[in-house]
Amino acid sequence: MQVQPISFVDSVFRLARLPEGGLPEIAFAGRSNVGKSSLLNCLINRKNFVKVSSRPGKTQSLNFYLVGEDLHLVDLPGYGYAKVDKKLQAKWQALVTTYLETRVNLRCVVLIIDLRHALKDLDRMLAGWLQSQAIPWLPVYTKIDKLSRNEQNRQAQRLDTALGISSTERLLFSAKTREGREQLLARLDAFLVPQTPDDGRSDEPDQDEMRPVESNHLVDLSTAKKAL
Ligand SMILES: Nc1nc2c(ncn2[C@@H]2O[C@H](COP(=O)(O)OP(=O)(O)OP(=O)(O)O)[C@@H](O)[C@H]2O)c(=O)[nH]1
Ligand SMILES: [Mg+2]
Repeated sequence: MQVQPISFVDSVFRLARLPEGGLPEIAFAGRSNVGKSSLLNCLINRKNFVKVSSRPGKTQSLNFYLVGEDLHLVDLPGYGYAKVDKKLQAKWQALVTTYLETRVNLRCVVLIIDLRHALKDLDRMLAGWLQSQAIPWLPVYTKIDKLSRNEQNRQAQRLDTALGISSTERLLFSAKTREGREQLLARLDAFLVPQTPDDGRSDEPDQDEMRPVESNHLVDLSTAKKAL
């Protein structure tokens, strides 16, 4: 993956404002404060291009970055931060869910999980839901610099079991030491291999083309969708 040049495209609060053009997109999801923005900065070789939050739960928009000329990286709002106003939370959950459900050019969701902790319910829900929607996803266990090598292996195995995946399906990462960066770039490249129209997800979809929305929603959208 070509990580330069990089430019900020938009901070999106409403579905109607999603960037047009059908460029392939890779979205980065995870709990609040898990290190999504730090991982993105590490990937693009910039110190603070993507805002690293001083207050968790602050990011409430989908932030789009253009990498090279033909790829969007999307920093998603973090979930699971209790102190966020419930109405606001429902509004952006609806935004994120609908984006993930319907965006045809979404190639992969990188699900970032703190290696130090047990799998949380919301992580499990999101992972299960991505699988049920057949949305390609890549688990990345981050902040590995905070654990010894032995602890890393032990914790990673626990998370693998909780997610029901094998060790080859995920990556270990540290935004601090940059460990895992090359492997992550290589894995993401594999999601960007041009697809044939026969796949049902052509390389250049119509701008307005949306995936059909399944009834199996990640969150209860009944009230929140009005806000979109
Ligand atoms: N030691 C260490 N610290 C990290 C790593 N990744 C992120 N951090 C720290 O974790 C905190 C949160 O990082 P962010 O990148 O802002 O996390 P985020 O997931 O984008 O947070 P929200 O946008 O609030 O959801 C910051 O203090 C980072 O410096 C890592 O790999 N190692
Ligand atoms: Mg962030």
